[in-house]
Amino acid sequence: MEFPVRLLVLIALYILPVTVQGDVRKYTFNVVTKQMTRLCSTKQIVTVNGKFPGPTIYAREDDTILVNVVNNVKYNVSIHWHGIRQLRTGWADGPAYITQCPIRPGQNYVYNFTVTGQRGTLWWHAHILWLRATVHGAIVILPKPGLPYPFPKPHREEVIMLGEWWKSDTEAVINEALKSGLAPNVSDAHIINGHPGPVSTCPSQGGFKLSVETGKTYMLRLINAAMNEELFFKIAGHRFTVVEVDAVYVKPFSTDTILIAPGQTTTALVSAVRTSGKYLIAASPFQDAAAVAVDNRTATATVHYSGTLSAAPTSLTSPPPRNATSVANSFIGSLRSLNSKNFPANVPATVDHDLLFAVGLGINRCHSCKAGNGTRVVAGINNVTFKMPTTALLQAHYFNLSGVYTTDFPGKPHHAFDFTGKPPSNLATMKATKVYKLPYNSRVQVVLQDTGVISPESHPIHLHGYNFFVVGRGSGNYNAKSDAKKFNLVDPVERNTVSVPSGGWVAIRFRADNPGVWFLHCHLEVHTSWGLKMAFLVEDGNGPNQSILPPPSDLPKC
Ligand SMILES: *[C@@H]1O[C@H](CO)[C@@H](O)[C@H](O)[C@H]1NC(C)=O
Ligand SMILES: *[C@@H]1O[C@H](CO)[C@@H](O)[C@H](O)[C@H]1NC(C)=O
Ligand SMILES: *[C@@H]1O[C@H](CO)[C@@H](O)[C@H](O)[C@H]1NC(C)=O
Ligand SMILES: *[C@@H]1O[C@H](CO)[C@@H](O)[C@H](O)[C@H]1NC(C)=O
Ligand SMILES: *[C@@H]1O[C@H](CO)[C@@H](O)[C@H](O)[C@H]1NC(C)=O
Ligand SMILES: *[C@@H]1O[C@H](CO)[C@@H](O)[C@H](O)[C@H]1NC(C)=O
Ligand SMILES: *[C@@H]1O[C@H](CO)[C@@H](O)[C@H](O)[C@H]1NC(C)=O
Ligand SMILES: *[C@@H]1O[C@H](CO)[C@@H](O)[C@H](O)[C@H]1NC(C)=O
Ligand SMILES: *[C@@H]1O[C@H](CO)[C@@H](O)[C@H](O)[C@H]1NC(C)=O
Ligand SMILES: [Cu+2]
Repeated sequence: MEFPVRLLVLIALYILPVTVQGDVRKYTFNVVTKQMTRLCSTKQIVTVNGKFPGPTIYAREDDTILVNVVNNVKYNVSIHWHGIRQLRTGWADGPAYITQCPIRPGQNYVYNFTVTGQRGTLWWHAHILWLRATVHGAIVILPKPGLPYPFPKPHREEVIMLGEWWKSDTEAVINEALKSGLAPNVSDAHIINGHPGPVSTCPSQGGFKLSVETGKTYMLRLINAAMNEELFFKIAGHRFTVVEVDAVYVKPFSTDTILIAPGQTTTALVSAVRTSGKYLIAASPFQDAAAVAVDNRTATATVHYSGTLSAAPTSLTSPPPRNATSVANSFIGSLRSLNSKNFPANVPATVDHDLLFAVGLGINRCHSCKAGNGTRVVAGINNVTFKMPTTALLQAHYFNLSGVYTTDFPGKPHHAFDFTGKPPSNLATMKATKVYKLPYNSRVQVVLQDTGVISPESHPIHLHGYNFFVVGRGSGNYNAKSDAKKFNLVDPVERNTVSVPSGGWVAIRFRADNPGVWFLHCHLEVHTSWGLKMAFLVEDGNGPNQSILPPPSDLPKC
């Protein structure tokens, strides 16, 4: 650029601060297979750019992100930018057959979206098949230029991705389960930044190391990328100050244990309060439904103080038992929106759509399911097991294609039963592609009620395209009269994924200000595969900025 032109641009930027545009950040995601050795055995996994965990996307609030995803594997691929609001850009959201058709082998697609009104830790992952087991990475959204964090600036920031590792191919694991009608095998290890740490079957297995200096504070950007397990996270001899979840600031609070469900993110500060030594980091499962099989192996990593001799002993920590409901409740109960002048909690005070979604399992006939004795386990919402369409719902909506979905998703169970008590004798569900229609800007409340069908169980429910406020939570069956009176409408935590407690309910509220088709599903991959999913269809508004933007020209076709 010539000097005077550059000067003019600078002056223009300075005197026209009306529409502050961020930078454009470009990434190329090459989806390729890569050989990896873990737990003393080697296998091929699907990765982005040969990395596991995948590359971190860095952006600032208001930036536009362009990711060219190139599919070089044998599977169909699509990628979801988990927690990004995608205002009017549902075409870039990613869930296969919901907002786009998959990117076929040999093809590519440029995801194009802007980060608006969000800052903190989010993540990206494949949203098709079980590919997200290894196709995932962090998204770090820094505050706008010149804006500080609303807490002391840490000395260093570190992404900590938690996950699960299977010795078998994960597609074989889910395919075997869908064929039998029974639950898939649990994983062979939990992992912290890709590594399980030493385990009895493979003592040489290494673990992630976090190097620290005494007196400094570190910001950990925690992400639970596990397929099927909520996790406890602890560091021996250290406490956390939680400052943000799902890219929304919270009122800081101190805790020695973090609970994080698949899909959720948690940013916490840790002060290096010791003088030397090695301290164990542990990630272990939380599963308080005794009937549900769990991978009970604890992943380990270490905090290393600088100057510590390698022979120094490691300070241990004992992870909470898998059924430590009280530890889980205490963590969840501490979460509150920051609700400051700059970051208010705009909770809808009243609602236009008051919905009750019963989430849980069911049992359908399956003649080919020999291991399941002619039945298969399914899952659903309000007795509807979601049937994946073969055309993306957003395309069907935008182009007025008929026959892809119906708009009669039930806002309440047709047949209410004692959800957390005795289940009905007929556990069958209905298989259909139904959406629930919401007018633009309507205020919505959804009470997510766990059912005890087969077994009560916690379900981390994720809503695409939105954050919601978690206004209430309780055990047993939700009582609209007495429970609603106790809702927190002042500073409830705002997030994109919330766990329905095992044998209980959780109430969320949001304003439907983002037109499009938005997936709502359990983030336990086993339950999603079994059909615990549905979609909201949010209509366009009448204003100039209240309609879905046209699809990009390279949007994959079915
Ligand atoms: C990204 O989308 C915006 C509209 O939201 C458009 O103006 C821009 O040209 C797009 N960029 C690319 C590289 O497609
Ligand atoms: C699942 O576990 C069973 C029992 O250990 C084993 O026989 C089977 O091969 C496993 N399936 C896969 C796909 O690894
Ligand atoms: C983990 O589960 C396995 C199989 O269910 C069991 O044999 C083992 O004792 C458990 N280990 C721990 C530490 O609970
Ligand atoms: C957790 O499980 C252990 C072992 O099965 C049991 O002894 C204990 O009572 C359980 N605790 C709770 C709170 O259910
Ligand atoms: C199938 O039936 C056999 C024989 O009655 C029984 O042992 C087995 O537990 C049953 N399996 C399932 C998944 O119900
Ligand atoms: C779909 O139908 C609506 C309402 O009838 C109309 O406004 C819109 O232009 C149609 N869209 C397309 C792509 O045909
Ligand atoms: C769910 O739907 C199935 C199939 O239509 C039906 O047989 C069953 O009774 C329904 N159950 C409930 C609780 O509505
Ligand atoms: C629509 O968006 C443009 C560009 O972001 C903005 O300048 C304008 O104020 C918006 N209009 C309304 C009614 O929100
Ligand atoms: C990939 O997606 C296309 C478009 O939906 C579909 O026709 C094709 O069968 C899929 N391929 C595989 C291997 O599933
Ligand atoms: Cu679930």
